[in-house]
Amino acid sequence: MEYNHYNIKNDFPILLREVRPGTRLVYLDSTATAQKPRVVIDAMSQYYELNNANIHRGIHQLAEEATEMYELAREKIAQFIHAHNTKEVIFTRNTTESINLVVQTWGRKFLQAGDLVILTEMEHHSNLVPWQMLAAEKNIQLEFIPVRENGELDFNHFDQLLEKNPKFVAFTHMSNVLGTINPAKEMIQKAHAAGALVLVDGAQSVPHFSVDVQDLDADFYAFSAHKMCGPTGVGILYGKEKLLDSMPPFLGGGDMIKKVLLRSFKENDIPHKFEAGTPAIAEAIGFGKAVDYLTQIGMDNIAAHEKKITQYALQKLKSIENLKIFCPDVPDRGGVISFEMGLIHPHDVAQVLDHYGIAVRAGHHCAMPLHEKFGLPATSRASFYLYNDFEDVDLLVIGLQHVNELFA
Ligand code: 7TS
Repeated sequence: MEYNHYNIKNDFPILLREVRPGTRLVYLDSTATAQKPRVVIDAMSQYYELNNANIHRGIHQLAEEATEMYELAREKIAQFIHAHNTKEVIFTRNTTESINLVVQTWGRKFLQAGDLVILTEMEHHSNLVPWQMLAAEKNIQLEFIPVRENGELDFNHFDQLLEKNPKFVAFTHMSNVLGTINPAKEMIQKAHAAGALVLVDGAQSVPHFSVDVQDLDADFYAFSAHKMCGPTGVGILYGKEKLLDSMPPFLGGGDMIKKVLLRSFKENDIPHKFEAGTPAIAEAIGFGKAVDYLTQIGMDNIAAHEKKITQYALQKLKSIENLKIFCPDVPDRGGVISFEMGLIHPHDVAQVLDHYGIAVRAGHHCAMPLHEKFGLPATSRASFYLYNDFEDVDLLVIGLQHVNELFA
């Protein structure tokens, strides 16, 4: 299919609105959350208008329809990431909950005092804090693969850490600050060779390029719908069937059981074992629609488009006085560019840009240790997705020139 970002923009109602009179929205914050195409919004309202019922419970017509739609969404997502079967695809609330699920079930059961878990210095807080919580409780050792000056992980150091007999390795497939795409397949191979299991934080990868969990041989893979044109409130934990079977449930309640006595219960089979309580049904259905939408456009087309926009933006941003890109030469990068502008505070940068309808994020982007390492309290960040075009970049550049003029 021919990639046409002008047509794509038209699929997203919000991108057609003005944020100030005469100023169209230039949305450059998709790393935080992506906008939603009309097909996703419609699928969710149609569900509420026509099919709303609780799932896996009633035998009435609506309950059957809702259950079927929910399970169909699971099938679509399983296919999208090339999972072996749908039992390996667990609906959670988001990436954060998916990671916490692994830490609190697999980690709590299989890790013991003194065991080593390897993380990286570029992790989002959601792949740090859950491990820190368990480490403090169970006296588990945490070690970190350093980030080099060029924004890549230090693979020599990783090799050294692997010699220490780690039990688990968890890392992000793509950095939400630097855009670095980590060589997940090689890292997983090495970790497996050292006898460790691997969780990949896919919050920034699944939305932006094709991911095949079987080819990667990931043991666990976590991502969120809202960063891939789907709604908030729903995410996925992919896990290998054998591992998921070996793990205790996360939350207790309805749907995750086969049988309950007053003092005990028998847990349900996967994936239901990990889906206690009424889930985000409309959101799961919207998620399925988002996957349809992305598939129709083609993940390879999306990735290629984002590469072009990012290269264009890197080039253009270099022309701006006083602007320093945070790791401009990462060899393999996605559509995320963080930068600083001398003494101008990132919040001021974002505020001036907002005046022109340009949405960027300012702060530590939930990666405080990474900022700390490079001596930066905060950065501004522009990120790109399938609906961004060259004009968005041009408007960003003009906006940044205004920032310089204003604070000169
Ligand atoms: N991991 C990475 C790499 C992320 O970028 C994010 C969200 C998460 C995990 C957490 O995802 P959630 O859906 O559970 O919240 N990143 C960002 C960001 O960069 N700005 O806002 C959220």
